Amino acid sequence: MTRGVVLHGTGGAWHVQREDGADVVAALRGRVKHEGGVKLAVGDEVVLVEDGQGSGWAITEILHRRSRLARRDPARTRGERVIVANVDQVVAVFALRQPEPHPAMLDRFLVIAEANAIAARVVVNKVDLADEAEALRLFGAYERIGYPVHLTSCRTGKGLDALRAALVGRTSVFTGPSGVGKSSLLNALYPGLVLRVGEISASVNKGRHTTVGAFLHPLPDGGFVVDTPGLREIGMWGVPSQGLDDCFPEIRALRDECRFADCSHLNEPACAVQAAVARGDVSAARMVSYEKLLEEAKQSERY
Ligand SMILES: Nc1nc2c(ncn2[C@@H]2O[C@H](COP(=O)(O)OP(=O)(O)OP(=O)(O)O)[C@@H](O)[C@H]2O)c(=O)[nH]1
Ligand SMILES: [Mg+2]
Ligand SMILES: [Zn+2]
Repeated sequence: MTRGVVLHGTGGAWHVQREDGADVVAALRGRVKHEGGVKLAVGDEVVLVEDGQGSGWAITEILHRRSRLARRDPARTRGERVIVANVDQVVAVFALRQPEPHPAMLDRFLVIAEANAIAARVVVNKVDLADEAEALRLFGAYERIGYPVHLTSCRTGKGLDALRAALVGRTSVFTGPSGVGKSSLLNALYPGLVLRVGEISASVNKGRHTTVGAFLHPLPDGGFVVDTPGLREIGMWGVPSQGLDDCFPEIRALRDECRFADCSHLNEPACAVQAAVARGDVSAARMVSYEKLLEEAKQSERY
């Protein structure tokens, strides 16, 4: 008997990294012990036993999940599909140039991370292509609300050591638009390791709402990088309109000071959030994202 981490799965064959580092293919045993009826997902920590016939391994137990990245059906309150279990952080990658950065898209990724109670950090890559002051102007606000921001360049090596340190021993979901340098970064961080992160989401999931299985890549110093279908659409992840304000840390910090308990922070009187926007303490651009995402979440709840 040993433990392992599920790396990926296809048609009932689960690839599991055993505690000793070896990869084995395992089948789910009929009566798997688990808490609360969870279904096995990529990222799950499991107990493995060698099959009776000596022909392979069987998963006999799913261990407690410390977190999960899940899609919920917005029309129902219960029922979710776990895409990856035991995720420690979302790493949202943008480029300072080529392509131009897109903070509104970053806000979407951060909301999905928050809705799943997963930490997030921001990487601004290709800082060799423009003035770093511009990166700080665009992304400094994120650091102030609590998301670590890494300025990196695969060309000059800037920021790579700090980013590598942030990935050690953790399970990190990399996300970001095509062409920002996700694959380049991972290859610069781990030379010799072939990581194709980003391609699955970009090619297979384009414009479709299909679910493509997630994939865990073990890292040489411990930890994993996860490939998932893109985290683009809020509606698709079932982020609820109720409590969307909790997914914005700067709104969450102020919402109890609003006059109305159900304040939407858009146009109510005595709204502490709008007052902070007026003072310049809360970013107006973030509020534009909030309003847009609120509308989208409401839309997807109508079906
Ligand atoms: N100047 C500069 N170019 C970079 C940097 N990092 C990556 N690039 C270039 O940007 C282009 C896209 O990089 P990729 O690593 O393929 O981007 P990606 O995010 O993996 O893209 P998808 O796989 O399509 O999602 C390549 O031509 C890289 O050489 C950087 O730090 N500076
Ligand atoms: Mg790529
Ligand atoms: Zn308010």
